[in-house]
Amino acid sequence: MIHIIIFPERFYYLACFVLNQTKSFMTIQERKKTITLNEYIIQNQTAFPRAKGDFSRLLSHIGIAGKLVNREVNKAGLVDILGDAGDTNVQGEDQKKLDIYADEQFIAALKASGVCCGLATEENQEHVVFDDNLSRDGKYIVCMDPLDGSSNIDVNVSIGTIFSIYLRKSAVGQKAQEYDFLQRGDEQVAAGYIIYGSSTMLVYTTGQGVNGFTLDPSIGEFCLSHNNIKTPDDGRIYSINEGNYVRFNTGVKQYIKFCQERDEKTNRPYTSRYIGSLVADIHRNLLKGGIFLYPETETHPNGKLRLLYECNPIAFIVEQAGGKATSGNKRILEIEPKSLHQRVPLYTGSKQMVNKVEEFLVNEKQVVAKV
Ligand code: P6P
Repeated sequence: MIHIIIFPERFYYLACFVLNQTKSFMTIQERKKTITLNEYIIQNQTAFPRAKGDFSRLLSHIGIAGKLVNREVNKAGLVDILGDAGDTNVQGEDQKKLDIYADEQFIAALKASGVCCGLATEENQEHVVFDDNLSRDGKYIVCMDPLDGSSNIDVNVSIGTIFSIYLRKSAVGQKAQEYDFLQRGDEQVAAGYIIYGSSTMLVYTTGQGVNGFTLDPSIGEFCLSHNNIKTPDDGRIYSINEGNYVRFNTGVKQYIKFCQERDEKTNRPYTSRYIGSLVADIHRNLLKGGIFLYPETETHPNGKLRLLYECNPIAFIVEQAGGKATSGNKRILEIEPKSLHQRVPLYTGSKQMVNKVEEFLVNEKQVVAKV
């Protein structure tokens, strides 16, 4: 005999309530394991004795703009935000609609933070001054590439935002001055990047190590996913645009051949990986080990990458993760900036690999000096 028991309706809701409470309890338990970016910043705010929460506000606003850019990047192709904006930036490079959108979002977010008095970005010839009553007293300035790798946007390759944060040198209450932005990389108080890839991650350092936060779309928060990132001391990945081979100096050519030689003791030949999107190439090498090279060439005698908003932030992050970053003859973070859009050669990644390429570059100079 099958007895079918009809539960009164109220029992059904009671069961649903209990189930939901159990789920929410588990969610809370799971929640306890999840640390959001804002929670992490506040927990580590004590690292900034002078901070009255200003730095937390600044980084939090960068995260907000990153989420807005991420939203547009993720639907690019579905809405009219792909393609060229029909203009060129200060570098003479075609501006993409997403470049301009990203630049506008980060300018708006940093101004809204009320703690940043100015911004230097790839998209603007001069530095942007925030001259409203609140921002004029802001004690931070930011150097930023709002959307790097934009030539990859239309073909769905990972792109990124790169930022550098400094304390201003000019007096609070004044307008931000250009010399506020021409600070050496070793004066950065923080640096980071956002990679818009298979997932969207914000990776940053304040000089206390490197941490990565992955955007959880279900709650719209960056959540700690890569605690205390350390890059391997050595690696097997070399990243360089070998299409420029004929334009490289002899030292770089010899290093490329070194990477391609067969030598089992030193795990060679290495693997060549080059995406052509700085943040994507750096992020992969940071996690797996490897070296990224953008040397000077005939067409780019000082390299292609910009010191203030590409090389300095990347160098700070890589060094904090245990790696190395050089221009070939100087530590990136010790280069005295001369102009906002100054370019420098960049060799960065696993310490032993950067040491090896420096050997080839030094030999090159010694040979040239003898000529
Ligand atoms: P190339 C993108 O345009 C970028 O600025 C970096 O993201 C990237 O590492 C580099 O240029 C790629 O340059 O000359 O190899 O295409």
